[in-house]
Amino acid sequence: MSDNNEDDDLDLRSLNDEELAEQIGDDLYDGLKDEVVEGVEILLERGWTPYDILTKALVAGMKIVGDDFRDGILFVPEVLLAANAMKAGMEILRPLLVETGAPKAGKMVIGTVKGDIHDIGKNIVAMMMEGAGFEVINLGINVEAEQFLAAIDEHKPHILGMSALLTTTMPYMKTVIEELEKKGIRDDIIVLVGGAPLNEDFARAIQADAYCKDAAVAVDTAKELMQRKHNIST
Ligand code: B1M
Repeated sequence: MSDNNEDDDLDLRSLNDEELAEQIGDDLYDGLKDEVVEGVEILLERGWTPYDILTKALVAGMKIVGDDFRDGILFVPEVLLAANAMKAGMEILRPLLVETGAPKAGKMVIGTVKGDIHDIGKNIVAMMMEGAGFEVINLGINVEAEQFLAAIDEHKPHILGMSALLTTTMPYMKTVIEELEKKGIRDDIIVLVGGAPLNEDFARAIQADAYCKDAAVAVDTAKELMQRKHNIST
C-alpha cells in the first residue's frame, strides 16, 4: 500500500492517534513487523486499551489485506508477511489481554480444523477467552477429530471451539461433532464454531450450539451458555 520512500523514515510518534492506528494498518499491509510492533507500543503508552488496538488497528488492517487478497491485488507471500506482522502485534497485546483477576469462568479446547492453517482469528478468540477468565487449551491448526477427542478426554473442557476459514474445511466441523455423538459425549460439551465463511444456518445444520461471528461474540456466547448449561456465571 505505502510504497513511497517518505514512509521509510516516518516518525510514528509524530502522528495523532487516528493517523497512527491507520498507519499500523498500512504497515501491517506492507508486512513491516517492527513498525507494527512500535506502533502498538506507542498506542499502549498513549493509554489505548489492548482491545481497541487489536480491533481498531490490527484487525482493521487485516481486513484490507483480506479484501485485496480476494481481489487478486495481494498474493500468498505478501499475505504471509502481513500475517506475521499481525502476530507480532498480537504477541505484545496477548499478556495484557489475558491478565485478569476474574475467577475461572470455565475451560475451553479450541483448534483450527483439519486441512486449514489459518490461525489468527482463532488465536484472537483464545486470547479474549483467557482474558474473560476461561482456561484455554489451544490445539493449534490442522486439528483432526481424534486430536479434539483426545484433548476433550484429557482436559474435560466445558466448551469445544472450532475455527475454519475455508469453505472446503468448514464441513469437517460436522465430522468432529459426529465423532462426539458416536462417543456419547456430544451433550456434555458446548460446541462453538467460527470463521469468516460460516454463518448461523451452517452452525444449526451441523448441530453446533452457536456460531460466533467474532471473538467478542464468542466470549459473550460462552458466558451465556455456561450460565444456562452449567449454572456457572462470572
Ligand atoms: Co487464506 N484464505 N488461504 N491465508 N486468508 C482466506 C480465508 C480467503 C477468504 C481469501 C480470499 O480469497 N478472499 C480464501 C478462502 C476462500 C474460501 O474458502 N472461500 C483463502 C485462501 C483461498 C487460502 C489458500 C487456499 C490460498 C492458496 O494457497 N492459494 C491457502 C489455504 C491454506 C490452508 O489453510 N490449507 C491460504 C493461506 C493463507 C495464509 C497462510 C497466507 C494466511 C494465513 C496465515 C495465518 O493464519 N497464520 C492467509 C490469510 C491471512 C487469509 C486472510 C487474508 C485473512 C484471514 C485472517 O487472519 N483474518 C483471509 C481473507 C478473509 O478472511 N477475508 C484468507 C483476520 C481474522 C482476525 O479474522 O480469521 O475471520 P478471522 O477471525 C475472526 C472471526 O471469523 C471469528 O473471530 C475472529 C476474531 O474476531 N472466529 C471465530 C474465527 N475463528 C473462530 C473460532 C471460534 C469463534 C470465532 O470458535 C469458538
